Amino acid sequence: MKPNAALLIVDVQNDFCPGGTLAVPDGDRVVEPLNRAIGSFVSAGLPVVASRDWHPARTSHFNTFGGPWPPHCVQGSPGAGFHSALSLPPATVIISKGSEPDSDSYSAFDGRTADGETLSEVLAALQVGHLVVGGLATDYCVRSSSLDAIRAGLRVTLLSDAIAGVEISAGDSDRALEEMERAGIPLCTVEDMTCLL
Ligand code: VGL
Repeated sequence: MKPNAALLIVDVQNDFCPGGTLAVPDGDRVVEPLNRAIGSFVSAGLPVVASRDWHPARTSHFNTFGGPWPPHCVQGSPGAGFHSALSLPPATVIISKGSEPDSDSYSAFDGRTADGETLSEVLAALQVGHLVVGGLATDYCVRSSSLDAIRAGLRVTLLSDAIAGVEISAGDSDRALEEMERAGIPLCTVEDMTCLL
């Protein structure tokens, strides 16, 4: 069988890591397993996609303008940068989302490349049928992106050791994992993932 998988790394950005303005507890622990996953995908000649929150300074997503979250990942700011230890290959497809002043855009499927392509268009062009997903945060953008991938007809596998949640309420990540499992998304460790490629 021809492998048709791509790795989707969701929002591993400085503001979601310790020291950032919307830090996920221990968020940076996903970096090392994700680097191993990247190595496997690159060795197999398979695509790597990285999404990023890319907000304007004024957006209804921020609590300073009536929204739910402290300002984070403002376009071009250090907090919007990918974690410096994340080894994204040069050919990584970068999907920016949340760039409109009035939308939350938790899902990478709401985002676009610099050329204006949607994630669905990118994946269709690369003939990807299976997304392997890791990153931040389990209970928001990982959840939303993974469920949208299922709605788009893709097979999805979630990397259990390469995700971490915001946990605004205790148990949010577990609830998100249950919801994703019900949607047909299995969990797999990065180590076990290689048999899927
Ligand atoms: C995220 C909360 C607010 C995420 C983004 O990347 O999961 N969470 N904005």
